[in-house]
Amino acid sequence: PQTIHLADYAPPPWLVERVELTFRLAPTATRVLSRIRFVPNPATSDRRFFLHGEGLKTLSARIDGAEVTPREVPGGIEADVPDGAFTWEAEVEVDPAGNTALEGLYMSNGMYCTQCEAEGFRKITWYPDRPDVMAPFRVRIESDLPVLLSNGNPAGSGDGWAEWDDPWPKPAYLFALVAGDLVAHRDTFVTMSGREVALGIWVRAGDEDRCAFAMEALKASMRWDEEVYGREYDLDVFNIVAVDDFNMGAMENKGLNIFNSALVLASPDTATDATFERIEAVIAHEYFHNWTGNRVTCRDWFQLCLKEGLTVYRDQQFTSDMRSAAVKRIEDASLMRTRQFREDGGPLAHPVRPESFVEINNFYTITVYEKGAELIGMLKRLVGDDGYRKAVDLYFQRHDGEAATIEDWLAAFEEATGRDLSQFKLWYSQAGTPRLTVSEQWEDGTYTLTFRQETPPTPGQTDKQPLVIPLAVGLLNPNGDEVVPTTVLEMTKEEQSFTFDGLASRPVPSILRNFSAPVRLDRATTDAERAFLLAHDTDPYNKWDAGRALAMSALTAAATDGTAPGADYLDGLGRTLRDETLDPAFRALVLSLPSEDEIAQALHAAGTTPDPDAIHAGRRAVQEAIAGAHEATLADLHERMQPTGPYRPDADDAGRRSLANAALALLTRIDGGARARTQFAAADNMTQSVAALAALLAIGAGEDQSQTYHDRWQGERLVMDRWFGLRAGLAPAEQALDTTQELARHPAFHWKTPNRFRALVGGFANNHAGFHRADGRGYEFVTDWLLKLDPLNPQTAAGMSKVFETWGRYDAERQGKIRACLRRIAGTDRLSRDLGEMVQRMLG
Ligand code: HT7
Ligand code: ZN
Repeated sequence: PQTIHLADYAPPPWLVERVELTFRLAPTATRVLSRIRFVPNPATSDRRFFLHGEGLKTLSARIDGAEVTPREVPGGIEADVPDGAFTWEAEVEVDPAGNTALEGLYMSNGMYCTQCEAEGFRKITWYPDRPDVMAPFRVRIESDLPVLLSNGNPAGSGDGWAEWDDPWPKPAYLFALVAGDLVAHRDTFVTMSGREVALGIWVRAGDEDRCAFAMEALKASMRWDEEVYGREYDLDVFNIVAVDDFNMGAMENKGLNIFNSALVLASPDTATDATFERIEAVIAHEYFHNWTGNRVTCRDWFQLCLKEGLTVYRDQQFTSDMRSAAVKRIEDASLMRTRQFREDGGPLAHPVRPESFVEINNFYTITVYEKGAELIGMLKRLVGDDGYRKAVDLYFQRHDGEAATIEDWLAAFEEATGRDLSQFKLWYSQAGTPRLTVSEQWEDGTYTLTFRQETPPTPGQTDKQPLVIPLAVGLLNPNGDEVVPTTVLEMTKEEQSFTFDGLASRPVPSILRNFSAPVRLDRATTDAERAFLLAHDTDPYNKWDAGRALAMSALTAAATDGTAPGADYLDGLGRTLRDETLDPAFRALVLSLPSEDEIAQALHAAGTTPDPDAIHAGRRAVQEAIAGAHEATLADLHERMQPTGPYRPDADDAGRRSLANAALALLTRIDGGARARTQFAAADNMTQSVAALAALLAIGAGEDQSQTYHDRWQGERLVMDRWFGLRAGLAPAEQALDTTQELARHPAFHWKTPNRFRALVGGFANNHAGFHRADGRGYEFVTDWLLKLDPLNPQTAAGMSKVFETWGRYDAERQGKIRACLRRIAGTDRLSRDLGEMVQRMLG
């Protein structure tokens, strides 16, 4: 397969002035008629006329009304065209019912829907399917189905047809069409300039009473974007459709967002607090794309972080404003430190703006999204809030209706703030997580912090340059008072010192406050100092991090030599749990332990080969020690933190439940499951049921509760996804494979549905000790399933293959077994480009 390089970018020879499409829908033979007005691109003298297309049956093609026979070339067709503007018309046939890859036009439960990002439009009709070709679209849909939707504003409808007009120029990846027997949950929104927008969330009949939360989230997002970024919605309607078969979370098609139903539908009895929060964030994320992604789009797919990093940053700001900023920051930083650092430190490491790819779908990664968002956060820290707002306004003003680049984005910041960002730009091109080593000096009232930065080599990038690193630092005196409040130090060199004068005593530093940069901090410290910071730090992120470091030191010790947790950790934790001035959600975060995967990552980083069984046993021992030491406190929290009154998924109630349930998980380790059984029996919402069931499954109990859950919810697809995930993910390590294999034979294991596949196979791979069983059968099981899914749905198979990215951490035998599986995949005939690229990168 061909590798595409950023350096080879060339502007499109032909631009599109207008697109008219007619769809005559039929399950196996949909006709798509296109009429496209092409004009020469004045920015280039190249006039080659090439259109992308994949799997299209061409029935006719015309240029300015004259029949033509285009030449087939790799990836599409070419034709001879006039020198000036012309009209291309084609009629093609596609097979939505046979489309299992869920890219292009496909069917899900009798409903037609599309997914065009990144390169799905070429499976619908011949087109220059690249994001720098933007055009207004008019769409006519012909079908007997009652609901016919597309982008833009409604432009007429009648018996068996509907037309839609989207005046805003857009790239083809934002095209969408939906046709089905759907019902709407409707509302309206009045924009800041007084225009009324009709809102609709379209779902299968029976699901309409599970849309209210998503609708509230949508209206809150629309208002927030006006208030915080001054961005108003720009069409008369905004529709969201929930689809069961979907490769990712959701898609920001202009005026017609399409969502995985798991991220729209929610009621207290079927969705957990975490799901409610996630729905709110994803609704916001897709809505925010209307400006960051749609009005201003990406010139090419290498610029993906331009829209995704910025939009993630915006959705993070939104959640911080809607809920607790401190808790949100800890959650985001924790995700970076676990999943993104894992990617950045492994064979799949790539820059936030990659420089080459084989299959772009493989680059919708945590690095592009979450690290991309961290870069925006750092920029804002460096230029200040006002500078940030001025720069973003300038970016919108300059590039509205255009396809932009990271250079354009940074130029807006440089011009709006006068700051040179040439060194900062390295963050976009340099992969890997910088390691920051800290040393300290104390002399005559002067305290000096010296930092040394080093970014380890990553695939294809051996030499790394020093980066600009904003370091938020505060200093505490030995009484725990803050003597230097948060100050942002700017590190630009490989090694740099910063001094603080006039201090009465040697301070304790609190470094990287609020996770001010995506780096690993390496500083010699003690558990006593960590306990001090857990007790006294005023920065919530570093306070949490101190507790996290204590927990990790207890867990790694337990996993390597069976040492029991020390007093610094247990006492510090006890004091934090009892501190009623602290937000329950924060206390829950301090109480929840790092996962087994995180412990393996920490051991590997410290030069120790992780033993999955020892990690599993050690983690359990630490849980038992905490529960034994704090039984009374935990029991009190479990009882007292249950919110009263009807279920509400807001931050306060969800925070209380998360603390109560974190306590329950630990108590279940020592009470034989009594409290969890009682909670399960009495639960009137999914959060409480799932927490109780998970606590029981984690101790190898809960068979009855699992059966009860299964019997009650077997007709509810989203609730059953969770059941598959819990059963595979929490089964005792030695039984995990058998349990998962049995679940794979369950009649409800609809493996072609991505949500169900991910729940079971992904759930099993999350069962760290079960997946990494020494005989390698866990690896074989996942490999078999990847190979089974790949011919049908390459994107989901390739995404799931990342469970092997950590192979380099483990012992030689496990490494050998994983590599053998990767080689087996690589050697399979007709492997997809998606999975093929992933395994090649993992094999190195
Ligand atoms: N921009 C979207 C990313 C996307 C996607 C979504 C659904 C199915 C396939 C997809 N390929 C790429 C979602 C987002 O980041 O907002
Ligand atoms: Zn996005």
